[in-house]
Formats: sequence, C-alpha cells, structure tokens
Amino acid sequence: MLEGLTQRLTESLRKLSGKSSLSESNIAESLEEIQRSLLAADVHFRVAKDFVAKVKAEALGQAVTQSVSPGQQFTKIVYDALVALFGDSPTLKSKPVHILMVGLHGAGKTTTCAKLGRLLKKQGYRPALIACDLYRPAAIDQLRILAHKEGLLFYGEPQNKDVLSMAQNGLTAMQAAGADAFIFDTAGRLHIDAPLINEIKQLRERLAPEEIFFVADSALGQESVHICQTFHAATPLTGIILTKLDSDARGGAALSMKAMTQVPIRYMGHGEKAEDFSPFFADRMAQRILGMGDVVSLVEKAQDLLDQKETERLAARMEKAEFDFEDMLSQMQQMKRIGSLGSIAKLLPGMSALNVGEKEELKLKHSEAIIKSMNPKERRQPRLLEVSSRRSRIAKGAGVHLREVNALLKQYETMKKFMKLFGGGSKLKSLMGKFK
Ligand SMILES: Nc1nc2c(ncn2[C@@H]2O[C@H](COP(=O)(O)OP(=O)(O)OP(=O)(O)O)[C@@H](O)[C@H]2O)c(=O)[nH]1
Ligand SMILES: [Mg+2]
Repeated sequence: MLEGLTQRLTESLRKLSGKSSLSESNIAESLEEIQRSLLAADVHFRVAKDFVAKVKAEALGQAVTQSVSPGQQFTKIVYDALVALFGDSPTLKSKPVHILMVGLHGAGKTTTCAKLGRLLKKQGYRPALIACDLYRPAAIDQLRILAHKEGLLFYGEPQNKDVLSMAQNGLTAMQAAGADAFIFDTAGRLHIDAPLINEIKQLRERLAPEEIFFVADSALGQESVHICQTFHAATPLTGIILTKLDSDARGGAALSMKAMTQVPIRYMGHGEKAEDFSPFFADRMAQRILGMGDVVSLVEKAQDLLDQKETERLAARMEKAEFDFEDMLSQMQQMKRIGSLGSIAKLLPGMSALNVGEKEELKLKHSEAIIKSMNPKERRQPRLLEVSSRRSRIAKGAGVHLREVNALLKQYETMKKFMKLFGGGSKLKSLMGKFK
C-alpha cells in the first residue's frame, strides 16, 4: 500500500530541489501537492489539512541551514511531521499481560493473534491464545491450528455457548499452564452494532485486560476511522494493529486513525504468514512513505531468516574481497529465503519505484543456472572464465544465451570493485554490525 502516496510525495519534494531558499511562494506548490497526495491516499481531510499547515509553519519558521539544500530541509520537515503524525508507540505492559483483540469481520484478528503470539514468544513471553469467537463455527479450529503451528498454548471450548465463561475458563486454564501473555480472540461483525459492543464491554469487565487492540484492515477506507472512534468510545482502546499493509490499498485511512483518536499504532501486519508482522515504528513508516526505504527492517527481516553463520562467512570473504561464484550462489540462495525480489526491493531506498517483477525473478533463476553449470574450479577461480570456450560451454549447460553469461561475469566484476571500494568490505561489515 501507499505506493501512490510515496510517488506523489517524492515528486512534490523533487520540485524543490533546485531552489536556493524556502519561501512561502516556492513551497506553496509542494504543499498543495502534498495535501492532494494525502487526500488521494484517503487520509481524512482534517488530518491532511493540519498536516500541511504544520509543515508550512515549520518550513517558514526555520532558518536555512547552510549544509543542506532547501529541498532536503523541506523533506526533513515533512518526514518529522509524518513521524509526529504517527506518534510514539508504547511497548507492551509487563507480564502477565492480558490482551483483548477487537475489530470487524475479516480484519485479521485471528491471524494477528498468532502473529503477536509468535512475536511475544520470541521476546521471552509464554503466550496463550484463547478463543472467544462463538459465532463462526470454524473460528475456534482456525485459532487452534495457528497456535499449534507456532507452538503456542491454546484454549477453546467448541461446546460452550457462553463467551464470558469461555474466556474465564481459558484464563484459569492457561494461568495453570504457566502462560504470562493471554491473547483473547473475539468475534467480528460485518458492522459495528450494539450486541458486539456489549460483548466487548462484558469481556473487558471480566478480564480487566491491560491492552485492548483494535485490529484494523488498512485497506478499509474512511469508514475505519469511524469504526475505530466508536470502539474507542465504548471501550477505551490501548492500541491499533494495522493489517494487510502488503495490499495495494491506498491506506490513508489507517494514517488518520491515530490522528483522529490519539490511540497509538502498536504493531503492523504485512502478509499472510505469521512472520509478516512487526512492532510499529513511526520513523520507519515515515521513511517508507517518503520513499527513503526501510533498510532497518530489511536487515531485521534478513537476520530473522538468514543463516547467521553463512552471513558471517560471506561478510568475512567480502572483507578480503575474495568473493567468488560459490559465494554469489550462496548469496542468491539466502536471498530466496527472504522472499521474492519484489518484496525485498520494496524495502530498499529508492527501489520501491522500480517495478521488480517476473523478469528480474527469471534473471535470478538464469544466474543461478549459469553458476551451477560452472565446474567447482571455475566457481572458485572466476579468472578461468576469461577463456571464451568455457563461457560457451556454460551457456549451453545452463540453457541460456552467451550474452547472459557475459552479463553475469560483468556483474561479478562490478560487485568485486564495489567491495574494494568499501575498504575491502569492512565498512559494510561495520554497518551490518550496527544492526545486530
Ligand atoms: N495479505 C494479508 N492478508 C492478511 C493479513 N492479515 C490477515 N490476512 C488475511 O485476512 C483474512 C481474514 O483474517 P482473519 O484473521 O480470519 O480475520 P478475523 O478478523 O479473525 O475475521 P473474523 O473472525 O471472521 O471476524 C485471512 O485470509 C488472512 O489470511 C495481512 O497482514 N496481509
Ligand atoms: Mg477471527
């Protein structure tokens, strides 16, 4: 989501890049463009208006710093305003913590219970998922299967018709089982109605949860702001969890929710899998929206999935600029574990605008085939490939055009040069070390 917003904002910021100072007249066009982009992304008009007013006041009030260009300075102002718009995201209350998940039908509550449980488990909690959805017959099974998959404690009573007793029984049983994070999955509704609100209120009284999270489908339009406000008025929410950030919805309503309710965004889901979930960081989100990319979360995601030892080995080889085709192959295989090229590119600065699609995926596959057609000696000593008969043999073996083999060799040379440029990789390594 938000690609449209990113594109428009980047465009409007670019317009300022040649200017020598920020003045009311030269920022006017950019401000208008920003307001239009926000509205087009479905951000609430009041939020958009306040946002632009704030950026304007900041821009005109700031003395121009000599070391940066006015365009850069303006970008920073917009970035700061975005970070402020999202606000701080408090950490979870200490153990034992009781979390009530609420939201509309299909928002992603049940899926998010498992995602949150997985994350908390990694943070040292013993989470239990407790089913409190009696309306959809398969709901309890769905939660049980997800809990099982993530190795989480689970409680559900298929026969029980009373949601309060089920919640209470679940709490007692899971306390006895040693849980210290209790996640209650509730039923959704198509529309917000009195019975739903009533049920949530009763659950809240019974369980006294420290956290009530509103699970919000970021693909929903302005309506979600209204729903969030209604829930918040009935049972004070302690957080918003945005789901489906991977969808191509405009998503602006999600941005308005915090501004309109002051309920902080706490976590975000960006895919169907349990690991597609992370705490919400305002600065990273702002970076992503401004097309600055999200290198930090890429590194985190990579560290979650990559083979740590192999990564260290590769880094050490890069440092000595010893990188060969064996290493390149290993790197490609590691990359495949993170996900498609497209999903990686979205996280890299400036790459989100590039449409990394099937063509690039195919190229990666070809590269892999080419390396696999080399013999071990060639992989270890790329210089051998200067002999053209070897290259022809490899092209044939991989079933690709000779052109592609040459292109890969060139790519290899470029990478090697790059590594030397980075002081034999040590700068790169120290950069990576910062994220550990
Ligand atoms: N792409 C994507 N799909 C998601 C995400 N979160 C949830 N889903 C999908 O959305 C659908 C609905 O999710 P559920 O977790 O069943 O939603 P729910 O709020 O529990 O729905 P009810 O129990 O019927 O109220 C499922 O197909 C999920 O896989 C996400 O972050 N990204
Ligand atoms: Mg559900």
